Amino acid sequence: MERSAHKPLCEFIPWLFFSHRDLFRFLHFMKIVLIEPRGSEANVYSKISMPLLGPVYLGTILRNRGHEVEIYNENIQAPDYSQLRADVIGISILTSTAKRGYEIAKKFPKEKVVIGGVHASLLPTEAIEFARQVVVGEAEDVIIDVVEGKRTEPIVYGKPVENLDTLPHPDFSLIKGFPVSPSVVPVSTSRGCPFDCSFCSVTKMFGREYRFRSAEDIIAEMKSRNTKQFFFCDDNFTAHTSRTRILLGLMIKNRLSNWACQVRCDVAKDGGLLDMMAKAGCRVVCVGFESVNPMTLAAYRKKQTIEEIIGAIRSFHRRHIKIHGMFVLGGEDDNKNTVWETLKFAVKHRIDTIQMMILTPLPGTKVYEFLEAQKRIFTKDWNLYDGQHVVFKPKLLSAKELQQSVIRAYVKFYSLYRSFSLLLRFHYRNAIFRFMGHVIIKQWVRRNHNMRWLAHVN
Ligand code: B12
Ligand code: SF4
Repeated sequence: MERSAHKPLCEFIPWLFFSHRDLFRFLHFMKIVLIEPRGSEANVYSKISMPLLGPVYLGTILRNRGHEVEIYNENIQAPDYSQLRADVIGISILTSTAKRGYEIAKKFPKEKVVIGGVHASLLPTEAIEFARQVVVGEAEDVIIDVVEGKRTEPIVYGKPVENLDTLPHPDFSLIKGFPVSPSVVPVSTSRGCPFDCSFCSVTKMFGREYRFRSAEDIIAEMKSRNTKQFFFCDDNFTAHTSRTRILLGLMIKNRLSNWACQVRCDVAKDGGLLDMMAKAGCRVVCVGFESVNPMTLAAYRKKQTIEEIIGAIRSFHRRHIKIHGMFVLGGEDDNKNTVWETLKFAVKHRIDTIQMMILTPLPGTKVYEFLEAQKRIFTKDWNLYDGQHVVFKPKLLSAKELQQSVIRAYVKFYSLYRSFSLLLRFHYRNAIFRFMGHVIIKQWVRRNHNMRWLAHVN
């Protein structure tokens, strides 16, 4: 006789212990709210409304499961917290948004709050103080179980997604206030980076193994978007050149153009690939030049030379691809002159826009371990960990000197004079970007001019 036809009574006993909450979960789908906190007031990125993709991927997975999902990006539209009701509140934190994230968490009963994101992954024992659970690493694999209460351990370890094509295309309509036709849409085509620079937390979070989506899946996502511009937010868009070629070939075929990406300067050695990037409509490359000081480049473990940087600038410009040059200042071999040398270099080589980040010991990085061991980190106020504030004692100059020289260099690069001179030479786009940079820097300086966080640092 079939066993199921005569179930012993004891098999039903577990049902008697079902709580109301379990029953509710069993019968109903849940309401989940995911929140990306705003950057601190002192951050030049606080006005940028490009969302992190993590909450959007997770929200899409949970929505596809049948749950009701709302995403709030505080830079776009903050919720009215007094009215917000949900079964689970998920908060995504970077180091620079962690404090705000914890503030938000405290507005809700702890048993409803789940925290994830890069900072939570690097310091889960800190984040767990504010949440019932913290997810470390990529969360696609575990999010349903965490939300539905099938995983109950306080710190849940996510697994890197092996086949990125299995992920749904992120649904931005879940973000409250996100425009129907956004001016730019972020697309992630890969995860991980084979390099291991000393200041970067990407490999700690996503690993050194480079995983990428199929070109067909990426093209399908791009074609479904109602936008004119894309930002490939991969940390290293060209790390696997043959896959990039296949993708670019399909973009050319499908007439998808007008995009920006992040690359290392070694890509410029491959002239054929650069030609394809230009033909496929690459308008801007964000390049991690990091330093014009060879000793600092070596200390950052960047594996690139000044000659390679200069060669890359020429190669991109020859193809009319604009350059957003990213520098990190304050390394052990940087002195009072390094910031000025960087500025002179950027002006001389006509880098279109620049970002001068101050070296920041992000938890989990080699730089953090090194400076922490030497007791040179003087504040753990995470709001200041945004690359625009000095938070450690540099070796060859004072914290104030480093802070002041970076501000002065920014002010000079983004001066009104330089943006007008571009206008007179009919470089309209660059002139507008410089002008925007000018406004942002001025606001930033107004808020930070007293350098109060450095008041007691010598
Ligand atoms: C696009 C981008 C930006 C954009 C928009 C960012 C934004 N909205 O904040 C811009 C250019 C404005 C920007 C600015 C900055 N950025 Co940025 N940025 C990125 C980038 C390249 C991609 C982000 C992304 O979409 N990733 C892909 C998704 C899938 O990953 P994810 O969001 O982390 O989500 C996964 C997990 O974290 C987890 N998860 C995430 N949220 C949640 C929530 C819950 C509840 C759970 C359970 C799980 C979970 O699951 C997700 C899926 O697997 C990352 C690098 C990277 N690879 O992530 C850097 C990165 C996030 N940025 C970084 C930094 C430092 C900054 C800046 C401070 C300065 C800078 N270097 O430019 C500013 C600060 C911005 C701010 N908000 O205050 C660092 C953060 C490091 C850290 N420890 O915090 C990163 C990791 C780069 C690096 N080199 O280390 N950035
Ligand atoms: S800085 Fe760029 S190249 Fe270096 S590890 Fe991070 S993502 Fe990779």
